[in-house]
Amino acid sequence: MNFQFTEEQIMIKETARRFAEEELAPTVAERDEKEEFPEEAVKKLGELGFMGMMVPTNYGGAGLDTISYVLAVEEIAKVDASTAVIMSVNNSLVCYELNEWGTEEQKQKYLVPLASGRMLGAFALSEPEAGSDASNQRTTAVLDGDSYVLNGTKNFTTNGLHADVVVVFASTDRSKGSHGISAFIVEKGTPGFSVAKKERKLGIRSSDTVSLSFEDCRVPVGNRLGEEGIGFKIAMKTLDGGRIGIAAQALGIAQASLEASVRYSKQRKAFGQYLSEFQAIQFKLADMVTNIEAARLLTLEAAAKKDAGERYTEIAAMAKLYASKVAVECALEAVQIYGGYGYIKEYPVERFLRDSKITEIYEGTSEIQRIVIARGLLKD
Ligand code: COS
Repeated sequence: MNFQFTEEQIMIKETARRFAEEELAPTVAERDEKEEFPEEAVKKLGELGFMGMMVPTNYGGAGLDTISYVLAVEEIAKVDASTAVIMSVNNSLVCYELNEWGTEEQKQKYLVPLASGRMLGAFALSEPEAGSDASNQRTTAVLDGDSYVLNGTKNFTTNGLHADVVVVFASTDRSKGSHGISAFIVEKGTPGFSVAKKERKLGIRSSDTVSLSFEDCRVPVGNRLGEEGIGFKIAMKTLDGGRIGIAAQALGIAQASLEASVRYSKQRKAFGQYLSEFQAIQFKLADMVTNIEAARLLTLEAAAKKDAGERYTEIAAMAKLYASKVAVECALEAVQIYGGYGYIKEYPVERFLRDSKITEIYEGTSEIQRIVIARGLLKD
């Protein structure tokens, strides 16, 4: 596979890097501490075309490929993993879905503002009893005249507090299991729809994660996304792409951990020499950079397959499984290299460690990725 980036891809990466350095770096630690949503930065990301990167330009997007998206998410995550997930959810989980399954009317009304950053989106699949077991949906949607009546609870919804629209999955026929699930576009302010609780988290603290409540919430039939009963397939296909975004986020955290470690080991002396002169430290750095390069290749391969229109379910799962593991390992090593300074808030590596862990959990845990990979390997 040839990863000679085009001039456009290099420019996208550079734009994202500069944006992250100038707009995110100065406030990232404070926002993490205060659990503050990066409202201004998200607006600016929209103006740059980074909130709907792969959406065609006639629907308000940037019309770019998945490789460009991976490069941009990595650069943003290198500085601010919270902003990276806000961006990733809007791109991978919301815009993708509307572009693939939306009607022309839905695209004009929702995709155009979402892709251009004038609206923010969220994706509500998980429930208190349907996390990894995503087809066990308890939220119901009952057809009544020209609307569906939604009842139930969603949890762990990224962007849920700030989102203007949420794609909500609900069971329209529980007897049909995964074939009885449908997807709905629900606007903020719809009566019966509310944010029940904002979670306090270990990491990615300046992105919001909430539970959502639906109580006799009427959603027009025109807001059903795709046919009735195909909601689970929509969710699974969408998560395939989402996992590439999370792999890129994990890469950014791993790369930041490596760069901080290299910098620090060249500045800090112990026993009369720089840390970088100890083989014990060199070996850590060598393992970090090797694993990051491998994770990057897997992630780019997944992106390239998606761009080529090939099947990418398993390769996306591999990329997320591996990149998230590398992110956690690199962040742990960075803390170790910093020693006591790695454990305090004055340096960024404790944040990298806190931010890294979620990449092994959301959009499918590492265990779920292994299930997806093994099923692909063993199928006839
Ligand atoms: N693309 C398209 N269709 C898919 C698919 C994919 N990636 N994965 C599954 N499907 C289809 C299957 O082909 C099957 O269709 P048929 O019944 O017509 O053959 C249907 O969906 C049900 O699939 P399956 O039987 O594999 O469902 P399971 O209940 O066994 O669940 C896993 C499979 C575990 C892979 C799924 O529940 C999952 O990914 N869980 C994790 C969810 C997740 O990532 N949550 C995080 C949300 S964001 S915080």
